[in-house]
Amino acid sequence: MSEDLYESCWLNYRKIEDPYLLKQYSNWCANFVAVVDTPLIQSALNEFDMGIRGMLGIIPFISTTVNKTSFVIVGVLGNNPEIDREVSVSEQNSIMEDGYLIKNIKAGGKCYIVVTGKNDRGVLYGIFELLRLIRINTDLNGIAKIENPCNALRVVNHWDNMDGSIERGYAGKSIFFEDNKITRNLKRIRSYGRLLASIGINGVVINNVNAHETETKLITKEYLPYVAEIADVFREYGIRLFLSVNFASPIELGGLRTADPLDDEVKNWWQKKAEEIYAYICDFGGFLVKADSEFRPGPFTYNRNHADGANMLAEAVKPHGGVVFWRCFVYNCLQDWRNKTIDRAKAAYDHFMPLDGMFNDNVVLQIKNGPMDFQVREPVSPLFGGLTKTKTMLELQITQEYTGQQKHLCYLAPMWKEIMNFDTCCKGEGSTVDSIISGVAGVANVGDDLNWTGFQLAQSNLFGFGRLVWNPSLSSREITEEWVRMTYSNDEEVVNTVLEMLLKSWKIYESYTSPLGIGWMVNPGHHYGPNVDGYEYSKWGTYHRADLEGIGVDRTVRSGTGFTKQYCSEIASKYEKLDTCPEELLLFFHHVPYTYRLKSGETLIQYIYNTHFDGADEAVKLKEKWQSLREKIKEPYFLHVLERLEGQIEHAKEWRDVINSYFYRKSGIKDELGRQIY
Ligand code: GCW
Repeated sequence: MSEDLYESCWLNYRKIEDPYLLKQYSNWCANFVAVVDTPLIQSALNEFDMGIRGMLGIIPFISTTVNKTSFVIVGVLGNNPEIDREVSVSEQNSIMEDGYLIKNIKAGGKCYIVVTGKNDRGVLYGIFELLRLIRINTDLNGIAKIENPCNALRVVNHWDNMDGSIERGYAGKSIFFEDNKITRNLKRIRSYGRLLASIGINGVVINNVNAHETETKLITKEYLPYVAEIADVFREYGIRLFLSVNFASPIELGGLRTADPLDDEVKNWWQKKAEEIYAYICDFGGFLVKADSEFRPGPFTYNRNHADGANMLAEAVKPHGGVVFWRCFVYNCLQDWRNKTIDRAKAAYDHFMPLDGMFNDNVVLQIKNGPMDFQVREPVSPLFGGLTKTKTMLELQITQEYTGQQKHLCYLAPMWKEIMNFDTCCKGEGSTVDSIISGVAGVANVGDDLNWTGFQLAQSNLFGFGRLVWNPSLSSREITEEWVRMTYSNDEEVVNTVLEMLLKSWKIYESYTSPLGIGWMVNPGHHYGPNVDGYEYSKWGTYHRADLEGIGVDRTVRSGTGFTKQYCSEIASKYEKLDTCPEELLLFFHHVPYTYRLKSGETLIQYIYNTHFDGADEAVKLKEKWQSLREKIKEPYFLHVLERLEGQIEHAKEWRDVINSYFYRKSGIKDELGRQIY
C-alpha cells in the first residue's frame, strides 16, 4: 500500500517506461556506495533503495567502498576521499548548509554519479532530487548541479488540536493527535517525514497556534515522552519539531499568579520548562506563539509589549539552540463596524513597527502574507520591507480556508510566487520579499485522509509550497510540471492538461468569488460559500462597504483609513491613486463607483458580472479538460478528481449568482449582455 499513489503522493515510484533512460539510470543505480554513519544517510539509503526498486525494477547493491566502474556514491563532504577528490574547491565553496551537489563524473575508466553536501541533510535532499530527476525522466549524462535553499527556515504549521480535529483542516483528522492523546501511528508520521523532506521542509509545528487547555499540557511530562517519539521520527528526515505554546502556561501549568514576561519567577519557570523539554528532545526547534490575538493571552495583560513577551521566551530556549516564532497576526477582533476610521489592515504594522530592532536574535516575527487574512487576493503586508532590524518569516496558508477548502481546485503556488517576488523597495529596487526574510511557514493542508489532502490535486499545494520556499526563483510552470510528472505521468498530454488546469485555477477561483481584492464575502465561521454581507456588520474588521453607488474600502491617506502610508513611498503613492493602483487590488484600496471604467473599458459593475459568468464557465472547462484524460489516469484517482470538479461547477454557479444578484440589486444596473441575474 505504501507505494500507492494515495499514500505516497509524488513519491510513488512507478516503473520508468523510456527504455533508453531505464538503461542509463540502471547502469549507475545498480550500485550504491555510502558509509552510513548518520540516521539521515540511512534515510537517504532507504529512499534510494525504495525508489530504485520501484522505478528501475532492480535491487541496488549497497557497499561502503568503490569496487565497480559505474555507481552512485553518496556522503557528506570531508568524510570520503573518493567524493572529495572529484569536487573542486569552487564547488565545495558554493555548497551551503542543507545544499547539495549532483554530478556525473567520468574519470579513470569509471562513470558515476556523486551526491554530496556540507551536511547529511543536504545529502538526503540530494538523493530526493536524484530520484525526482529520474522520476521526471531527466537525462543525467553530464549532469552537474548545485542547489542551495534560499530560506534557512522552511516550516509547516499544523493547526491540529489534541481531540483530533484540525482548525481549518479539510482532509480528515489529525495525524498527530486522537482523543486527547498523541498518536501511536508513527508509521504515518514517517511517511509524512519523507514527503516533507522530499520538498526540503526542515521544521514542523505539530499543534494549533490556538493552544487550548489540553494542548497547553503538551510541554509537561504527561505528554513530552510521546512528543519526543514524533520528534525522533522527524529527526531521521532532518526535520525539527516545534510546539505552539500558551503564553499563560506559567499560570495554567505552573500555578504562578502571573505570566508577566518581566517577572523573575515567570522567566525562571520558562527556563526550567525549556530545560525539561530539551531533556526529552535534544534538538527541539522552539516555540510558536499566537499572543494577544483572537482571545489568546499575551503580554498586553501585564502592560508589556510583544518584544518583552517574545524575548523572555527566546532567552529560555537560547541556551539550547531554540528559536521563537512570534506571530504578528494581532488586531482588534471586537471592532465597531460603524467606525470607518479603524482599519484591521493597519493593525499588525501599528503593533510591531515601533518594536523594530528590539527583538532578540533568536526571535523570528512570523507575518501573514497579507495585512488581513489569507484572502484570495491581498496586497503584501507592509511589515515586509517595513521591519528592517528584525528577523522575519513569511506565513502562507497551504490549507484552503478561503480558497475553496480543498473542494475547489485552487493551486496557490502562482500566488505565493507573486508574494515572494514582490518588491518592497525597502532597500531600493530589488528588495523582494524573498530576499529579506529568514524563512517561510505554511499552514498545513494535510490530515489522516488516505490521500493526505482530501482533494488529490491539493497535494500540489504542499509540493509547490516546499519547492518555492526552497527556491523562489523556480517558475510556477517548472514546479507544477515536476508535480504532475511525479504524481501522474510523463505522458505529454497528461502533463500539459493538468499543468494548464492547475496554473489557471487560482485566477478562475478568484473570478467567480471575490473581485479586485475585496475579500471576505463568505459565510461567517466556516468561511465556505458566498455571503456578501456575512461579515459586513460584524466585529471582525472585515468589510466591503458596498452601497448603492459603489464598493470598496477607502484606505487612502487622502480620504480613507491611511493604510497606504504603511508602504514605502514608491509603493504608497501607487496604491494611493485610483489610476495607478494595480487593478487586481482596486477595491482593497479604494471605494469605487460601479460606473467607474477599468483599463479594459468595462465598467466596474460589468467587470463583476463578466468575471463571475466567465469564472463559472471556466470551472466547467476544468472538468472537461480532466475528462479528456480518462484513459490516462488510474480510475479511482480519475473519478475522485472528477467528482470534486463537478462539485466545484455547482458551487461556482452559486457564487456567480449570489454575487451578481447582490450587486445587481444594490446598483440597479443591468448586465449589458442580458444574462440571467436574479
Ligand atoms: O482568521 C483566522 C482563522 C483562524 C486562525 C487564525 C490565525 C488558527 O480563521 O482559524 O486560527 O486566523 O491565523 O490565528
